[in-house]
Amino acid sequence: MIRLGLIGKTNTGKTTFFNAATLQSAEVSTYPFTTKQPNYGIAYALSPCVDSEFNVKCNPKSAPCVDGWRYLPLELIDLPGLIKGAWAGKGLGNQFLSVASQSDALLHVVDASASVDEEGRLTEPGKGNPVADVYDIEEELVIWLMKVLERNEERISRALRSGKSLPEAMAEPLRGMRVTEQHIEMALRLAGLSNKDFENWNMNDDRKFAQVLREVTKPTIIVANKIDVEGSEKFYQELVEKFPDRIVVPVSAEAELILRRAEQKGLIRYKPGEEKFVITGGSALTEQQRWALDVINERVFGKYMRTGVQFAINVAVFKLLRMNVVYPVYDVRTLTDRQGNVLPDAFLVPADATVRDLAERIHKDLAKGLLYAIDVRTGLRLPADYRLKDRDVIKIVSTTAHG
Ligand SMILES: Nc1nc2c(ncn2[C@@H]2O[C@H](COP(=O)(O)OP(=O)(O)OP(=O)(O)O)[C@@H](O)[C@H]2O)c(=O)[nH]1
Ligand SMILES: [Mg+2]
Repeated sequence: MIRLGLIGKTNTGKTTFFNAATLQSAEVSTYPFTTKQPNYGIAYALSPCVDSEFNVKCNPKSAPCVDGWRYLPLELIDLPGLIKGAWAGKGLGNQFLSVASQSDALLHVVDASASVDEEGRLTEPGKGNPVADVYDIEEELVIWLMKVLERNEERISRALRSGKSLPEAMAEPLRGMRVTEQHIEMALRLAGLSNKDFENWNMNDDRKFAQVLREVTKPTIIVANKIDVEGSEKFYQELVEKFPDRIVVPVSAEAELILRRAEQKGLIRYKPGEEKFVITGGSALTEQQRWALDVINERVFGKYMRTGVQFAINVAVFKLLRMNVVYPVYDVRTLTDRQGNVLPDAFLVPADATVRDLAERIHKDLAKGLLYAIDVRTGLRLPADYRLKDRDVIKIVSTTAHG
């Protein structure tokens, strides 16, 4: 399962985002460093189900379908807050950077209302500096990564002496961080270090490499949170301008949390990611609840169309990680599994995943006898190394059938 990590300075709203996306109740507070241990939960990326295209009604075993949208599960990790100087032991986020490093992508939560000061305390909106926070926090990650490489320098040199290539030698100590040889090759190329002897790397090379490796292995979107606060628009615009090559998503985690909780209580009708909500609770709503919903309508939906929580997750999965959704079936006519469930599964797979990768994921035995796949839309045979496309519906044909 893919994993997204929530990182950011303390008090920016990571846990609020996590609670909104997973409907858990992890502790949120106005004090710095509230989260002391990572929180783990399941969130979902949403993709339109293919059932209407095929004129069938799906009956999912995995990835539930609600009003035509498949909910594809992924793991979301909420991490303790960071602060400038974390790499040197300031705050308590540093020890958890190894947990962040096990993610496939990161959501960097910043306080776009600029109400977090240098020490991480909540202050008057506008007093903080979200742009500086992005630099500072991502710098912490780079320094941390440099330290990891430094600690493993001897091990890498030894592996090189035993005849391994640099990507091979480096991949070993970094495997736990979901870093592959391909990642390292790409980072070496982008840092201009492909042809430089590792023994001759200087401090600048170490730094450049750590920086690029972070970008390659931990693609990161910027979550500009607290956009419901008056004055945050200016800082959101500043973030967009100062980081032209990054995806910046405006978010109100608090609004999403309020809406999801109100929906659970039957007070409103609302689905994550939707651009509206409808009050259904009538007189059950207190004055205060009505007021809060009015504020959300005006400041969040009125300006940004959505709360951004679901949007940020979708962007991370489909734009940043470029994942595809594929639907394996057993019967190409009925689109069912052997038990007759229509479009039983929908899986998130990486952009370069092949028929063989999908077979492996479903069952080792299926992969062992893999012959080819059938593309249900066209009836064409697809070779084992065919790269799956988004919303492909396919039947895997294997001598060791499984299903
Ligand atoms: N107005 C507004 N406040 C928010 C929003 N998200 C979080 N907050 C508030 O910001 C404060 C900090 O929220 P947390 O979710 O605990 O922040 P955190 O990033 O997890 O903090 P640490 O665990 O200390 O790193 C709380 O008072 C939240 O209610 C938002 O979207 N809008
Ligand atoms: Mg927290």
